[in-house]
Amino acid sequence: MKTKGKALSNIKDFKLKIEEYKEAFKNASVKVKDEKSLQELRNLYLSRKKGYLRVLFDELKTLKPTDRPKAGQLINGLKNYIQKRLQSLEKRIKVPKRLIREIDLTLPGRNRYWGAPHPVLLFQEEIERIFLAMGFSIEDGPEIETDYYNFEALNFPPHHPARDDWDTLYITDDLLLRTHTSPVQIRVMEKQKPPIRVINPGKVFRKEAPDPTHLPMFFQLEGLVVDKDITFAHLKGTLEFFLRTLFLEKINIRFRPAFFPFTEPSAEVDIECTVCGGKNRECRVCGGEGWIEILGSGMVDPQVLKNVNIDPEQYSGFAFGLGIDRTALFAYEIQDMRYFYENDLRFIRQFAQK
Ligand code: 2NL
Repeated sequence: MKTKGKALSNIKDFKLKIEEYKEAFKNASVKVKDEKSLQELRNLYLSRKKGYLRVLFDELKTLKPTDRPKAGQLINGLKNYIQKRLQSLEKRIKVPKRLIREIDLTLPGRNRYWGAPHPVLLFQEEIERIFLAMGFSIEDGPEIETDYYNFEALNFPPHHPARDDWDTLYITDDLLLRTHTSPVQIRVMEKQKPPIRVINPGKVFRKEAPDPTHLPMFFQLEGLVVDKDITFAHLKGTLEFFLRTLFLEKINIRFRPAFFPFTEPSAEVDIECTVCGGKNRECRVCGGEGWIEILGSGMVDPQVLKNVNIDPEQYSGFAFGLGIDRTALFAYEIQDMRYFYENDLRFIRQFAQK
């Protein structure tokens, strides 16, 4: 009579119950903060004697025998879920004993090695600020160029001896590491009609053996102005203003005739030696010359304008180029250009503004 009178549980209610247990476990597991509360939660659900899962397994008896396998599966599903969750909580909470032993809080802290802005980049930015203030914009382009952009568009005929001074590393017969940033200016003129006022800083490559004043990779900055009625006076005024601003003093400047395939007429620009002022015959910076060559410049050759479909009858322009590294040597009075690329932080840090 006793067992007959007892109503059997229904599988649907049992399923709901399992869901409730799962929810309750989830809520409780969020609050676990340490090993003690983790152990308490584990006991509450998994303890062999009085854990909730034990109770649920015991309740299987109250179900119809045909419902029992399904209900058993549900409990096992919950059990797996709880075990997995407890395991991941444990991983998060437990500090490995080994680690505790390895941390010696009495040791002095380790020195952190901070980097510093590279002097060549700092100097490049100084130059950029001067030209930005004059209304120039900055353009960049590829470091791997085609023969056309690096040479032909700039009026270097194929196999012409003028190419010897700009020898470089070839990737294929037609692809090479650019020897100047002028290809960027060619690309600008192809895209943009005058008025043009741009500067192009960037890495360039030449076939050079490294020595105190030469590197096979260096930073160049070129500038280009194209508009109606641009004359040599604009070139002179712009470059004088630039050099006087950069060297922060009333330095003397001279223009000497020169030759570049892409400008006509061309001029090299010197400043009076910042170290000896021309008074020391054995000066290490100017070699006793009294003058330091800083810039190459000239009026853009009409053929170069034609190459980019700008009519030289209507427009004229001037261009210039300088080695950023080389000029930084004089500005910072550094003896050897190779210091820039030795990655010695003691050297690099000297130029950081504090
Ligand atoms: C130097 C000389 C120079 C230019 C670069 C240039 C660019 C175009 C057309 C004409 Cl697209 N000229 N650039 C002109 C004269 C000199 O650089 O000594 N660089 C380190």
